[in-house]
Amino acid sequence: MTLTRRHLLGGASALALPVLSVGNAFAQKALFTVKYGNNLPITHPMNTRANEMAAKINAESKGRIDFQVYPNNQLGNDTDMLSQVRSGALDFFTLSPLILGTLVPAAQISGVGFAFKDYSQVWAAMDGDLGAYVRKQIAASSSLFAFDKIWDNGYRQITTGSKPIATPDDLKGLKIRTPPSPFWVSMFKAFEASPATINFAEVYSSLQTKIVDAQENPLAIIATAKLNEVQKFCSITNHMWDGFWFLGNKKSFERMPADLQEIVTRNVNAAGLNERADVKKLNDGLQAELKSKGMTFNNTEADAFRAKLRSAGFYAEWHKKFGDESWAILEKYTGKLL
Ligand code: X2X
Repeated sequence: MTLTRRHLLGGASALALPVLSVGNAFAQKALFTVKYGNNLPITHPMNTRANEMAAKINAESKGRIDFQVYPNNQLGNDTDMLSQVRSGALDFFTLSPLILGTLVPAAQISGVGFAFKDYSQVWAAMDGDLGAYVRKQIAASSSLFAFDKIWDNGYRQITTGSKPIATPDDLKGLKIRTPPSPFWVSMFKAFEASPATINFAEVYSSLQTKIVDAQENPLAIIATAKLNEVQKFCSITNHMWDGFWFLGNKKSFERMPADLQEIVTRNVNAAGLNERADVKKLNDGLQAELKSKGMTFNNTEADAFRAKLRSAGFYAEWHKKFGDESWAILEKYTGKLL
C-alpha cells in the first residue's frame, strides 16, 4: 500500500500498471494506493466485478483510495501472490480455500469431495458457521484476514485430452493437474490417479505440451481460460465446490481509517455477491457453447465416485486431520459424509 501522494507520483513508474485501470480520475491525490491481484482471465466475472468494485471504491472515497486490480497472474502465480499478500507487498488477493490450505490447513474443509449437494447448502455453510469458523482460523494463524462473503468458483468438472471419465476406474493412472494443495493431491491419489500440482498460470501450456493429460475446473474457467482449445473431453463430476476467499493483509488494511475500511469492506462483499450470480449463470449455461467449440461432454454418477473416496479412507483421513469440531460444523450443513 502506497500511503502518500508524493510517494505515489514518484513511485508510479516503478509500479506494474493495472491492465484494466479503472480510470481513476482521482489517482493524482490518492492517500492510499492499494493493489489487488488474482489468477483469472480478464473476461472471467471475477474481474468484471472487481473492476466495477474498484471504480465504486475510488469514487466513494473521493479519491482517497486508488484501488488497483491486477488480473490474470500479472503479479505472479498463486504461490507468488500468496507470499506477496502475506508480506504486505500485495494488499488483497483472491485464493481458493484449498490453496490457502498450504498456510491455513483448516481452510481446506470447504473443499471436501461431494460434500455440498447444491448451492443452498454451499451458501448456508459459507455465509454461516463454517465460513465464520474458517475466517477465524485465517485471522488467528496468519497475517491475513478474509472478507465475509467468499467469491464463487463453482463446482469442478474433469477434462482430459484422451478419454471421457465415466467411472472412478477411468481415473486410475490419469496424469491430472491439480492446484498446489495437499488436499487436491490427496483426493486424486484416493482415486488412484497421478496428480501433478501446477499453478493455474501454467495450466494451459502444461496441457498443450502434454506434461499432463487432464485438469479439473468449473466451466466458467474452462471457457474463459480457453482450456477447450487443449482439452477434448469434459466429464460432469461436480466432485468439489470451490470458491475464492477475498484475502487482505491485516497490517495494510489497518492503516486505513475506519471510514475507508467500511467503504472497501462493503464494496468487496457486494461485488462478491454479484460475482456469485454471474458465475452460477455462466457455469449453468456454458455446456452448449463449449460443445459447439468441439468439446465432448458426459455425465457421471456421483455415488460411484463418493463410494471410491469412502473405500479409500479419504473421508476418514480428512475427518481426523480437520478434527471433530470443524467436521461437525461441516456435517451440520451437508449431513453425514462418512
Ligand atoms: O487453479 C485453479 O484450478 C483455479 C483457477 O480454479 C483456482 O484458482 C483454484
